[in-house]
Amino acid sequence: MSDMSSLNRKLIQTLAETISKQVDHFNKTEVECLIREFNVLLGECAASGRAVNGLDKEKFRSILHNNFGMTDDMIMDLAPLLVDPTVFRTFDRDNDSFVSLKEWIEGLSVFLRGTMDEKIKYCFQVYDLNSDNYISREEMFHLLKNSLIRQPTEEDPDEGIKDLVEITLKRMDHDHDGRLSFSDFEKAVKEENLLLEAFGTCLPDIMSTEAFEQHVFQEQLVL
Ligand SMILES: [Ca+2]
Ligand SMILES: [Ca+2]
Repeated sequence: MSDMSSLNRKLIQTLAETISKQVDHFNKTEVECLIREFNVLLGECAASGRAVNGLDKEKFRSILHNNFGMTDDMIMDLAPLLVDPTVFRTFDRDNDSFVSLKEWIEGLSVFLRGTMDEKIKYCFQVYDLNSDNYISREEMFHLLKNSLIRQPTEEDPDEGIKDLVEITLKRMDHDHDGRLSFSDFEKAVKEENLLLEAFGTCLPDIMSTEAFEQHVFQEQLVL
C-alpha cells in the first residue's frame, strides 16, 4: 500500500470515529463505509465538472432515484410552491445547497434505520414545505396532487384532491384549526402508522434499504 492511501485510510478512520459518536444507529465501521461511499459519489460529481463542496441537488436526486427508486416528481420537485426540493432540504441541514459528509450520514441514519419517532419528525419536515411548522391545506393539496396517479377519465381531478384534503384533515387535525401541527401529525401516525407517508413517499422501501445496506456495508468490507 502506498503512503498516500495509508494516510487516507487513517484519516477516514479518525473521521469515522468522530462521526460515529455524533450520529445514531451506525457503528464506526459502518460510518467508515458510508464515508467511502460518499467519496465515490463526490468523485463522480467532480468528474462531471461540478462543484464539490458536497452532493449537489442533481447528484442527490440521482442517488435517490438509482438506489431507492424514488422518483423526482414525487418529492424532489414540487413546483411552483417550492423553494427547494423537499427531501434534499431535510438532508441539507445548514441550507448551503450541498449535502456534506456529516449531513449525508445524519440523513441516512433516519432514512435507513430511523426509529418511528425520528421518521415522524422527518416526514413532517418534508411535508411542511415552507417550514412554518404546520402542514397547511395548500401544502397538502400540492403534495397529494403530486403523489397521486391521475385518473385520465376524471373531469376535474383538483376537486377530488380537495375532497381528499378535507378527509385527511378530519382524520388528523386534532385541535381543529384547519392545519396540521407536529403534534396533530404525531398523534395520528402513532394511532395509524400507515399515515406516516400520507402525503407522498419520502422514505425508501425495505427492499431498497436492504440492497443499499448490502452494497455499502458488505461489498465494501470485502475489498
Ligand atoms: Ca449542507
Ligand atoms: Ca407549512
